[in-house]
Amino acid sequence: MCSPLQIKKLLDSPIVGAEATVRGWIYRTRSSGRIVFAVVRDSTGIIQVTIKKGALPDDEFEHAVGSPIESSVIVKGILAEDKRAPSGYEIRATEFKLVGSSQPFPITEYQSEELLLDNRHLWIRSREQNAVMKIKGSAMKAAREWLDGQGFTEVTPPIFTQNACEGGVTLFKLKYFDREAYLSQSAQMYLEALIFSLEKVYSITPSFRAEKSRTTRHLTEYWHLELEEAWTDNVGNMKIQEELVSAMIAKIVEERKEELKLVGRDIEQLKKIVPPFNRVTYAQTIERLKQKDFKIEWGEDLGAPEERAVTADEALPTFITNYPKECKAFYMKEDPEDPRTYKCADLLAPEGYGEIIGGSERETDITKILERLESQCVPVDSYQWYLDLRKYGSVPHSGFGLGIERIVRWVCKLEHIRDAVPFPRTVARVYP
Ligand code: NSS
Repeated sequence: MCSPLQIKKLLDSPIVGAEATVRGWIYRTRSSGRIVFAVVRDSTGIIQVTIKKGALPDDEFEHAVGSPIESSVIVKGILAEDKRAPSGYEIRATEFKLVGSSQPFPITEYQSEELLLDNRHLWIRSREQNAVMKIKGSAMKAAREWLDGQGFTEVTPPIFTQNACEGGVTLFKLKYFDREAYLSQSAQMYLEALIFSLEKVYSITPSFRAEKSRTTRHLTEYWHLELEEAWTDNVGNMKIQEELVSAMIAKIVEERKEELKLVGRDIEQLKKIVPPFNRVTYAQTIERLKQKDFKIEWGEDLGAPEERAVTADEALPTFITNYPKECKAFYMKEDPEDPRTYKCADLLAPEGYGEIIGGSERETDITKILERLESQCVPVDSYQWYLDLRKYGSVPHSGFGLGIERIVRWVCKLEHIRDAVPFPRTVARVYP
């Protein structure tokens, strides 16, 4: 057989009448006596294959008749035009090699969400999942390329830690030999230490949150892009965020048009995602929500319904700045212009998809940090190394954390965040 070609490559520059070999898995099949119509998929696309008795050895024809969906195959044949075929072309087989036959596939067209989750190791073969994973891959690549171009260094913070960065409630505790340790909620404190050497750093790591609530936007394990920059205030921090998110979206649009179409996302909406994004304060947001009949008072955190209401009709992402201190973590910088609030911002995706980034300028006043830790009854011992950062040449600095699955959920218009990750971990699920 001539060497196999990826289906997308074959269809991008089709040569009718030429010999072609593809390899992949049977996606659909039906036979009528002397002829088998199969659709073969590989990682790049699908193509129709017509296998006619007499056009290839009899035993190969029998294999084609008996090959259930998801059998792996190598097919050689002649490329022909066929208006009815899904891609407009088909391969008329002259050779058919069954590589690995499939047992009856447990996933058929209409399936419950539970069955799909139980069979996640098989469901990730679906075209939707394939598209989402490619979009996510492009998003992560774009982020790395853009950040490297801006002079950031990618660093590798630890996952085992003894610090709660985002509060004790969502910590995963574990036995670390004879001590207690946690799975990291955030690399932030380690990135803060690293700026004194590298100034501009970022990391892409899993983060862990023992979120007990079953929501459509919380995973217990998610991919976290975190960034920290010396000599930057919260205004500069927001600028980096909007440029980074725009660069990620632009790359997805450039590389993944077909996949976006497959998941039902209108590319024109994504092309509008360019800086500057919307900016409103928390106080303004509370007023707007009250006008929309929400029962919410200054000081209360925004939940999913509130975030949805704020952004449902927006085309651009929205920064909400200056949250009250009681809503946010101990490390944020008090805003001297409104000391009830922090110099912080959450970035909300448009169309009601909710928070995708949390960021802030960092508190440099060690006494304020100590007061906050003590008032929250946090044992200060394990934070001594973090407090050292304020003692040895402290500088103004800012940073943020971007939830990669949150971005993918928005871009791919996914109902549930679990479909933005191949093997989702939620309160209900750690298998498969
Ligand atoms: O809790 S955050 O808002 N902020 C931090 O962890 C900071 N310490 C990050 C930093 O400044 N380096 O989380 C940041 C983002 C948030 O905006 C979401 O996009 C995402 O992380 N996030 C999650 N994604 C999926 N599932 C869960 N449970 C989740 N929690 C946060």
